[in-house]
This record gives sequence, C-alpha cells and structure tokens, in this order.
Amino acid sequence: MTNIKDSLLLPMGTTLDRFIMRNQAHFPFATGELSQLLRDIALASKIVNREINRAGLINISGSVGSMNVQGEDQQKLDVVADVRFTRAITNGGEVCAIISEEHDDMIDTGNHKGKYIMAMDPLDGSSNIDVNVAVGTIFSIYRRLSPIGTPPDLADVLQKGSRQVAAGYILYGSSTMLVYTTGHGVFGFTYEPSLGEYYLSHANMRIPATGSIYSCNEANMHTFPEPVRQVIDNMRHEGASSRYIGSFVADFHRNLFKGGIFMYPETAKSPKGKLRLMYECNPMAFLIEQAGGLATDGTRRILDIEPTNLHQRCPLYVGSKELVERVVKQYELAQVPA
Ligand code: P6P
Repeated sequence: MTNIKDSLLLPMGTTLDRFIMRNQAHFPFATGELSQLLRDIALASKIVNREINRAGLINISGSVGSMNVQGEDQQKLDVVADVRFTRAITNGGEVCAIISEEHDDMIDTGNHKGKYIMAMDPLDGSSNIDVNVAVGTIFSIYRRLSPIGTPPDLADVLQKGSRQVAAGYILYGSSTMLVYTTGHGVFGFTYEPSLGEYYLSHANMRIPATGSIYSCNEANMHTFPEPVRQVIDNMRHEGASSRYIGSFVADFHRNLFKGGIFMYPETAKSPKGKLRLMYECNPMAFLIEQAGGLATDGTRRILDIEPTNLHQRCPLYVGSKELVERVVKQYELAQVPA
C-alpha cells in the first residue's frame, strides 16, 4: 500500500478556490467580493484556454481584418478573449468599469454597486497563436474611488499602479498557469484541464536577485537609448544569454523563474515604448516587486507613474533587482552634466 501511496495517491493539493477562501482575510475590505472577482477571472481563463487549444481545429486563428485602438491587426482570438473576460467579469457583478486593450473607451459594466475596477490585456502576444507560441492574459484590479451606486468615472480607472489591490496573468503555454498577487506575495496555480481546476503549484514565488538573461528585440538595438545599450553590452561581456519570445507574458514568466531582465525601451517605431502602462506594465510591476524584483521606465518606478490616458505606453525594464538597478544607474550617469 505504501508504494501506491507514494506514487498514485499523492494529494492533488490546494485548489485556487480553496486558497482564495483561506487567504480572504488578507484582502482589504474582505467581504468576499475580491475573492469572487478572482474566481470570475479564473473561470474566463478556462474558457479562453479551451479555445486557444482548439485554435488549429476551428476557424478562430488569424486576423479579424480590423485594427484595434493600438493600430494593431486584431486577431480573432483577441476578440474572443476580450468577449469572454468582459462577459465573465460583468456577469460576476463585482466590477463597475473595465479598461481593455481591445476597447478605445472605458467599459461601464452597469454594475454600479461594484467596488472594483479591472484593466486587462485579454490576449497578449496573440499574433503568436498561429505558430503555437505561448500567449497570455494580464489583469490589474483597483478599488473604485467614486461613490458606490454611482456610474464609474475616468478617475476610477486612471489610478497609479501603487494603488492596485491585485494583479496577475494567465500563461497559456506548455501548461496553463495563473499567477497572481494581492500584495501578500506571488502565487502560481497550474491548470488541470481534465478536472477543470487550478492547483497551487508555486507558493511565494521569488525572482532571483540577479540573472544572466536579457530579453529585448535586438533588431531595435541601434535605436535604443545609450544607457540601455550600455547595460546590454556589459551583460554580453559577462556571458549573458539573449532570450526573447516576443510574447511578454512568456518572457516575463521565464525570467521570474530563472532571473533576468525584460526590456522594451523607447524605439524609433515606438517613441514612448510599446507596452501599455495600465494593463501590461503596472500589473507586471506589482507582481515583480512582490516577488523581490523591480520595474522602472528608466528613471521612474513604474508603480509611481500617474496615468493620463487609458492606453498610454511607457518604456519598461522589469526583472531581477540587480539587473534593473543597472539600467537606473546608467540613466543616472547619463543625466550627470558633462
Ligand atoms: P516586438 C506582443 O505584441 C507584445 O505586445 C508583447 O507581448 C511582446 O513582448 C511585444 O509586443 C513584442 O514586440 O516589437 O518586439 O515585436
């Protein structure tokens, strides 16, 4: 019996639902709404996961033939993911307003008694789906500022990242993982599709203090700011590896485990950087700081940036503390008058 117990009868572990319930006391104003909101996100991710896994079998890959607010070619699965998350979050009733990469304006969900705001990139890296590369969903959650029972306003959704109450991502990769924080550490859950459950697989995730991986699109190297080129040059001389999947969630997730730095500087093509503050940079900055890392735009902590536009972009350097500090140091040196 012992052998069977050692191998076949291992406990399945803690489900996401049970983990959320056990840690509800951590959540500010713990009256269950944030717990329910996290469950709603997990539910939507299970539906999107199923549709991504079938992408090659049903006519859901490729482009819609229209552009999103970013001027990017909208993929069918971008629209599918946006609808699935927006519908699940709206039906859940806890969120009064949503910002989505796929919508020009703030979405008023009609849940005016909802206490929360959500910003999301429903499917980041979606152009990679046709070639079976990992993609992800990124979400960021705030408490509303306007009185409960009234319609949400712009001030509710334009809050700086340090005011987030939760943030996370779902990585649809070789396995599907949901990684999130509520400000009490970072926790990773792996999806068991045969049971339709997320199970706690990585508790209190911490990024190594340094690393030997840098992630950037080296084709833009010649237009990177000098401080960034200096950091990359130094890492190359130290024997670092360049690893860039072109799917932010996947690059971020690898560096979280192995140590490293993801860089998307301002470039000639994206003079303010490419990644969006509200639903890419802020949530990942919250996560990385909770995991012991740092996130900056070169001169400012990402979480301190006061947003002025729903879809504003900013340069992003995020990852191991020692590596991000190198970028900050090089920018400080560049500021020193000759
Ligand atoms: P580039 C995907 O479109 C994305 O938003 C991120 O997932 C990824 O890190 C980045 O853009 C890739 O951009 O300019 O290197 O192709």
